Amino acid sequence: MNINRQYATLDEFTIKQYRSIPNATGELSALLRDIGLAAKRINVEVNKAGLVDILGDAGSVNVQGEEVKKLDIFSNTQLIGVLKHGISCAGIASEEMDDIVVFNDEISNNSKYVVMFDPLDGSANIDTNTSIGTIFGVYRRVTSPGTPCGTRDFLQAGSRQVAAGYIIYGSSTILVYATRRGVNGFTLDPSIGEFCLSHPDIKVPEDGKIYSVNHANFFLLSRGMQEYITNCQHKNETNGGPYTNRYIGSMVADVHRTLIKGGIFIYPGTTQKPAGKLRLMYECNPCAFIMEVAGGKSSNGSMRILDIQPAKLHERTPFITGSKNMVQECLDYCNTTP
Ligand code: AHM
Ligand code: MG
Repeated sequence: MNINRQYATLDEFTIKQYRSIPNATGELSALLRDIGLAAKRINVEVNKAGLVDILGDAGSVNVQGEEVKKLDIFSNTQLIGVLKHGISCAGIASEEMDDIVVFNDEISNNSKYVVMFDPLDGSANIDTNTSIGTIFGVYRRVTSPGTPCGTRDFLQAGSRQVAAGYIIYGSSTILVYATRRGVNGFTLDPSIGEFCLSHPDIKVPEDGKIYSVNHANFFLLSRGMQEYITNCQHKNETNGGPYTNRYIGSMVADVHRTLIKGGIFIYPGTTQKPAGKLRLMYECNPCAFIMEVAGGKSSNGSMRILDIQPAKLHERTPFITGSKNMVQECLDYCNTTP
């Protein structure tokens, strides 16, 4: 990674952006800085995970019925801490918690935004030193300023996100975030402890050659999806191929590769779990927003992810995202052979 110090830091970049918007208050810039701060703290712990007693299970089961890893709890606490003490966030919802957290103090009640996050996506990979990440979506609250936020502020369609992003704790640590103005990536320069603009104005290629899906589920998929995956295996030089299969099992890392190189990431519904595994609000909406702003496409197989009106906080959805033409081809297969 060629980190060039002439590039802006995350703070400089977001402040410049908000100064160019009439009547902007800087609350979103402050919020992104707060998330960046939590990410740096999480990064430190992820990096030393093998050295201290922080690896492994915390011994409890989260609201999704999955084992909670200790770093999940740490990450959740850090994010809540920075957002509660910041000036921009009225409350949060987390994949790790049953209910929303309403901050309910004077500054928070007057804040514009609520944030939904998966504090540590791919945490099943922690013990094997594979990339993991934090995913977040930011919504303008719909309840009146001056009052505590409420469930209504969180049950909004993903198209209403003001910003969305993720941080990957990988071979380098990168923060990618999107607003309607574009998608930008910032790599953490450990020598100065700052996220520096390294991937300006990211656009996802319209076509790609990498498909990403858990093949172990193949026989549990719809006929259309099986046919699409088989078609991926049969691509050759004459029809846009050959394709490669890559599946890390850490969505944030699989989506990041898809965003940068082009491709398709799929977590479909199965006969056992028709809604799939991934959570609409904490995982799919932020990634779908980023992908669309970058020129890609996202769907649940029958509709645009960002148009889904959530009925409950921890809703799951099948998820197809990536290069526009690849996603469209996948949808064509699914719609022709249900
Ligand atoms: P998590 O939020 O508990 O980490 O679970 C979500 C993860 C995604 O990162 C990844 O795409 C998926 O689970 C992998 O699931 P599977 O092992 O079923 O392929
Ligand atoms: Mg997750």
